[in-house]
Amino acid sequence: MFKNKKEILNAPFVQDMCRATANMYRQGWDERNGGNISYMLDEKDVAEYLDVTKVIREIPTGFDAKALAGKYFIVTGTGKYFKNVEIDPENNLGIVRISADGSKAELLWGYSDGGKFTSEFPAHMMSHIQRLAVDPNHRIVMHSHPTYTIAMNAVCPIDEKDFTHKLWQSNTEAIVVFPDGVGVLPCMVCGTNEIGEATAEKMKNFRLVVWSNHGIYGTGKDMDEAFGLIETVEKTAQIYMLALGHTLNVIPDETLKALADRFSVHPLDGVLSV
Ligand code: 2HA
Ligand code: ZN
Repeated sequence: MFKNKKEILNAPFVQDMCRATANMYRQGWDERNGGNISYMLDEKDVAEYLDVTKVIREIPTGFDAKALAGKYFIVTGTGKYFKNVEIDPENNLGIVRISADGSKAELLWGYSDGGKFTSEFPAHMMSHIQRLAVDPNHRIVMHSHPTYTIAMNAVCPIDEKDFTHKLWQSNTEAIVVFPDGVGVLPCMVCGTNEIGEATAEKMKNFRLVVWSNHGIYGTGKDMDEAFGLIETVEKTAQIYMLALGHTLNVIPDETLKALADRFSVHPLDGVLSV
């Protein structure tokens, strides 16, 4: 009955995950098993490749994910290395559906060595819930450990308006790409529901959230948006860190305001003095 399903390894969403993880690894952002990605899928797209009535096993979500009941996600596996995803997608990725009561993830494909989704699953799922409430086209949550972003975060106060301002002042692209700014959380224990809840709270207002001394979350309607946001923060943080201690010129607030006007974006309130 399901003989005519297409080959899952050719699915655009599997290929997107392979390409994104490989790119992130090559950027040097995702050492060892660092980083994780989750991508919300439409049932009709999954059903082209898989028999969605066939659940391989059930994995406890560890929190109340009822708001996502019936939703499908392709998610990187816990302990898996981004550099290995493209070599063996079926072991390093999994496709899950959230159960009706939100307590389980129903595995439909992947995690072939008996593994499970990323330890940051709560932060991912809670962030999906929050971003979907703001933007129905939202699909991707991407977490990474980009070097200069973490370094910049180590030399700046834990203050998202100040952090956002410093980024905007360092590179004219920054205010155009993320006029909504970057949320900043203090250092917290990762992999917990608490950090998930704190991240999701920030996701009400931000597509980007920094985890102090750890890394960053980027979100978006597709892989390019989430990746492009993180890439632009990281490039800008690199400029900030290379100039740190030698800086003579930063972009004045008048110019930042003019850039925002020129590109018809609304900058996060309370950052610019004009
Ligand atoms: O998956 O990045 O935050 C490893 C991590 C934990
Ligand atoms: Zn991490």
